[in-house]
Amino acid sequence: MTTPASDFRSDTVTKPTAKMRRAMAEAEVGDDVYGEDPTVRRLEERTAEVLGHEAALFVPTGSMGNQLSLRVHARSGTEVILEGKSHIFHYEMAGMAALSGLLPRPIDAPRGRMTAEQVAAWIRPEAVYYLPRTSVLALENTHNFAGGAVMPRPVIDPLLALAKEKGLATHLDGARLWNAAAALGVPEASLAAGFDSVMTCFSKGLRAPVGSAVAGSKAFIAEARRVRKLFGGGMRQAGVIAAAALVALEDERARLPEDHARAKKLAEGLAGIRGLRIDPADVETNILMIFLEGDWGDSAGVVAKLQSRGVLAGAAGPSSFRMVTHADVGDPDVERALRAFEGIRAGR
Ligand code: TLP
Repeated sequence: MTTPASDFRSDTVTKPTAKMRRAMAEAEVGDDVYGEDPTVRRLEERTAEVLGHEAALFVPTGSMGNQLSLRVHARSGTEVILEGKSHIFHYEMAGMAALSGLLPRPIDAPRGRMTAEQVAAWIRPEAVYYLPRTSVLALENTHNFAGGAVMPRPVIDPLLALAKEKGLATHLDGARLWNAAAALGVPEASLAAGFDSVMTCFSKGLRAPVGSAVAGSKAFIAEARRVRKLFGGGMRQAGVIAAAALVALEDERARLPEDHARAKKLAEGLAGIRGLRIDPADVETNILMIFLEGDWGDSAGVVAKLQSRGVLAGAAGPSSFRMVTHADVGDPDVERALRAFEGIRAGR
């Protein structure tokens, strides 16, 4: 038997636990488009409670949760301010333009942390009638392509205060809000507070096979339910997957610090290898962005060499790549990854 690969491409690759599979098999279900699935309803109520919002809606993917939130908040022809490396801007296929007629205004910020000053400079003045109106401010916590960077309240608060003053709706892409809360040692609700909508995923570090949610006011969720149907996301006996998400929500959050510790250990090992640039101090959660210097060649080549040694990573740019820790990679996988890099470096 060949050894399975050590898969650091993403925490999305995690497989459901035995308890999740049992819960799926036994889930009580109904037609959720009629609002009759008790398991979905339980997941939505529990998610709203954990995030400290009035209501929540189960959606198939994080991308749909982000896109339908923007659709609810903004009129076609208006502008959405978001960070330049954010998932919504880079990895959702121009969804806001294609689906909702919205114009993104990306702002680059170190570690993905925009400041109120940066954002203020891009809020369009109402008096100049031929400019697009700014409608939404969207943040991401943790910030995926800033290497899992956490956004604590002192970074969030001035941004939300500005948005409120200027009448902008606020959306949080909290795909990995669980990791942010674990890293800061605070309840998720404390990081979700003050946003008009919050999207979060059960299918990443929490190991559910499928599923995300959006949370917000009852009025927001009522509209979001309509847009979910419009976008083709009205699901029927979705309790089968919601059951696994419920297990994820209750059982898996407490385990995340292990992933963070392993990411730190991997970063410390990689930082000692010549030509790999990564500062372990920047690794706050479960994501590592690694930059190649000197004679390593391009990231696609390095990713291919790693693969031939049984280690999977993902290219993030021509000379950078991403590694993500999760429940399905343990200490032996971290050791194997470090040995693979050392072997490539030494030309073995
Ligand atoms: N991220 C995936 C890829 O799409 C890059 C990953 O492997 O990390 N927001 C954030 C911050 C995300 O990282 C992701 C997925 C999403 C939204 C979208 O979630 P899905 O994949 O469920 O649509």
